[in-house]
Amino acid sequence: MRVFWRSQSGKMWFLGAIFMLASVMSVHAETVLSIDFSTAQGYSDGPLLGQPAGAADVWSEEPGTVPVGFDVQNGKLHFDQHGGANSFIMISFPVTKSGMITATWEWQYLGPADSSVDNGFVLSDSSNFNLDGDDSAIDFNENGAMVRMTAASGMINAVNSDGAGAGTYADVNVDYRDGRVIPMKIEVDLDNFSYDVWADGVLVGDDFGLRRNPQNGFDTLVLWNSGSAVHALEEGMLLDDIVISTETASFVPNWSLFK
Ligand SMILES: [Ca+2]
Ligand SMILES: [Ca+2]
Ligand SMILES: [Ca+2]
Repeated sequence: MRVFWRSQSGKMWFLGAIFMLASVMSVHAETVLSIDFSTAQGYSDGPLLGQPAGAADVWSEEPGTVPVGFDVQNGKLHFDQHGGANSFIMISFPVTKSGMITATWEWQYLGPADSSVDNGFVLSDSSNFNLDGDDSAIDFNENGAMVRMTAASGMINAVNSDGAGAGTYADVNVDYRDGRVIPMKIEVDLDNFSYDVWADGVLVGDDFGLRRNPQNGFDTLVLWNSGSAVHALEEGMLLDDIVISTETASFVPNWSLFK
């Protein structure tokens, strides 16, 4: 390789080759959503609903509801364990019908070590939200890959279900109550309707079944905030650095990552 560095043109050729190689390697993965709740992406402190400012696609409400307890704070999304009813908020990404879809994010629990929250991160097929003919109001059993900080045990757990709506969760033995930042990842296999779950880089859920298999494909990130388990005013959770990518050749022209 030393020969490439003997002249400026050789150096440029070498860098060009590296760039080409990187391009070829990334052909089968496309990032379809990247959200860090920063001002650079159009986010500002306050309710998440309708953000980011000026975007074509924004965080939206479950039809007929007003999301409660989802607020941007200092470049992160803060969930307030408010003590009210379940609340959903969602954002779209280009529909992915086959292959793998990967989501990564960071979670951090806020509150006393002897308490807990009930907040979820979910990938779903929005066409399932109208399975029960309720004008697409979101029912828990109409969602797909569901991971949560659960109130019952203070652990992270995840749906490992039958694809037909049963609410079967598996405890993945990750205790979040020390308040550390937990890097999370799920990989959904849309050809086999299963998914894997990682926490802190460790595979904690392998080949879990979806709660509701997609009819069309996955196209929506849903977050939920269940206020039912409120114990203390300061309890809540922080979410940041969401990245969703697909491995099928579903390049979408003009799709903005920050929509
Ligand atoms: Ca951030
Ligand atoms: Ca519904
Ligand atoms: Ca697996």
